[in-house]
Amino acid sequence: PAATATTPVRVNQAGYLPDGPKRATVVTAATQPLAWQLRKASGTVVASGRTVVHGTDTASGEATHTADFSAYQKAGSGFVLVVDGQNSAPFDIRADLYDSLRSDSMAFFYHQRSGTPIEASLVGPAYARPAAHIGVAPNQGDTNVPCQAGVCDYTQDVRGGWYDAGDHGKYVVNGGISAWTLVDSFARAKRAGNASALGDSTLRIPERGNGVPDVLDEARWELDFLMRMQVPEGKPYAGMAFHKIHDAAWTGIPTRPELDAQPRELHRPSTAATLNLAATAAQCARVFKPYDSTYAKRCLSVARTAWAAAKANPAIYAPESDSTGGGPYNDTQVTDDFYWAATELYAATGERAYQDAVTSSPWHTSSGALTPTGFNWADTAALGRLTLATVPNGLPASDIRRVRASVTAAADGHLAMMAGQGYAVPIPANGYVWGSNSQVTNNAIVMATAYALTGQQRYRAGVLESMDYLLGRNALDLSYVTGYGDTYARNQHHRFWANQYDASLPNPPSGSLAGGPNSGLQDPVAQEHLAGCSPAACYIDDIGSYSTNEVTVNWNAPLAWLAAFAAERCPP
Ligand code: 9MR
Repeated sequence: PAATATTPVRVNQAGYLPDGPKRATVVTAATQPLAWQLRKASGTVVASGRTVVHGTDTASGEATHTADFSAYQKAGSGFVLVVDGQNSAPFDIRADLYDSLRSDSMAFFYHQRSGTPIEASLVGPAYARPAAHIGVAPNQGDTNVPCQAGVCDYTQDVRGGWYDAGDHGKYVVNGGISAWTLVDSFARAKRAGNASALGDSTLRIPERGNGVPDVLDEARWELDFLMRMQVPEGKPYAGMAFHKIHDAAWTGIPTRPELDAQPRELHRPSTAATLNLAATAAQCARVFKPYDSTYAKRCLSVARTAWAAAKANPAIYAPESDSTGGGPYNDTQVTDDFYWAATELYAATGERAYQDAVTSSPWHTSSGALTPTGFNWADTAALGRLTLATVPNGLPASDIRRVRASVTAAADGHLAMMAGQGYAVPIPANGYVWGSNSQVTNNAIVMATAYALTGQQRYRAGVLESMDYLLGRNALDLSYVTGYGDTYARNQHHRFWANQYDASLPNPPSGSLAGGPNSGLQDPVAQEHLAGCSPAACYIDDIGSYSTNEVTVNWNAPLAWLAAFAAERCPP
């Protein structure tokens, strides 16, 4: 069924922070301001005011007003905003609003783990499943995987890691950015003095209680896999990373991972995957050092080898045509990945050669590194900028100032974009691509980084309003995060969380982010139901719509990053 809007008064349905911005979007053709009332569950009016007329919102095609009730700062639950006789969905105002999303969005990664049983004691019986892709019939396993024809004449143990999304593929380029984002989430919180919220025993994962921060344990599950994807010494393309490993043919929905009977195959190494490995392994070396110095050393050695291999093979591209049984994750622009890897190797080692690779890259000064549409698995230069802006390094002070200014300028651009829109979304009307919600989250990360650099509240407000968009203040009056809000996405495209097709299987667990509106309508369900949609409304909560409603690790990772940020109590 097509998602239908339930009320013209659109709010963050999960709620608002007492000290944060509180704005709603009202869809109305009225040309004059309208009266709004904030009411408690009892019906008592606690605040009132008048809307501001916005006019037509390009992305949704709707005529909108904005109601701003930020001045009301008292906690409570069951509030509704009433405009023109219409009630919003009910919502809370409370300081601990993002605490549960912080752990739920991080728990997504344990659910997505490959090669290990998902324990009922940690996730509950509905989400438990046996280990998969470790060579137990009928599953072909990832312990001894051959290459696609002509790619290699040996097998490799590439067990573990996370499934990338609703399918059972494991891909280095989106796995890399996801692991980086989780590790960066921890590093950011640590710089802010708030690492304990992501520390040991904060997540329901098997490693809790091992003395290592749980977010790092979770990232390590993927890092170990990424390192297993490196071509061994003595083989052709030694030091590079295989681009991906997945099934020989696409499986259907539902398919429990342990029942996947398709042969698994390694696909040709690529320069992009190799540089992703170099970047994430170098970041691992820097961030894991205080917790496991042996592991950190191993990460650094892998990163150096990968960097050298990418330099020796700078133009091996993953083709778009390689999309049977798994996604292509094609990318023919890898100079940005060179930049990102160089920044991480430089931040980890301080060595001159890596510094030169940073400063000689066109991405070091290009305005294309931080764009209105945001970064993603294919466009990674922004990650390098964020690292150089936040991690102490030996670049000249003037250069660091310039890098930081590029981050705050990009954040100001996002704020300006939001101000011009009916729903305050930090992407332009032409930015509703496959996974648009992650372009929103990644631009919000840029604003959060600007907040960390400057302490200016407007950036934090931009982050929180981006969360408002994801959690219901949008053209569909729907939260894109399972379990959060009055009406939320619950049929995301997934082979195991496939309750829509098989009642014995669960819906996605709480804290799973849908890809979001995609004006490209790149799947049959979207094509059937969404023809003619305005960009911001090109979304359907149907398990078949993989181009608008899938989940991925590279979309949930920035959600988790932001939830951890938003959950921090702002210093008074
Ligand atoms: O997230 C990817 C998006 O940027 C691409 O446009 C799209 C088409 O190539 O693929 C997306 O990634 C999918 C991958 O190819 C296969 N597993 C599911 C991923 C999310 O839909």
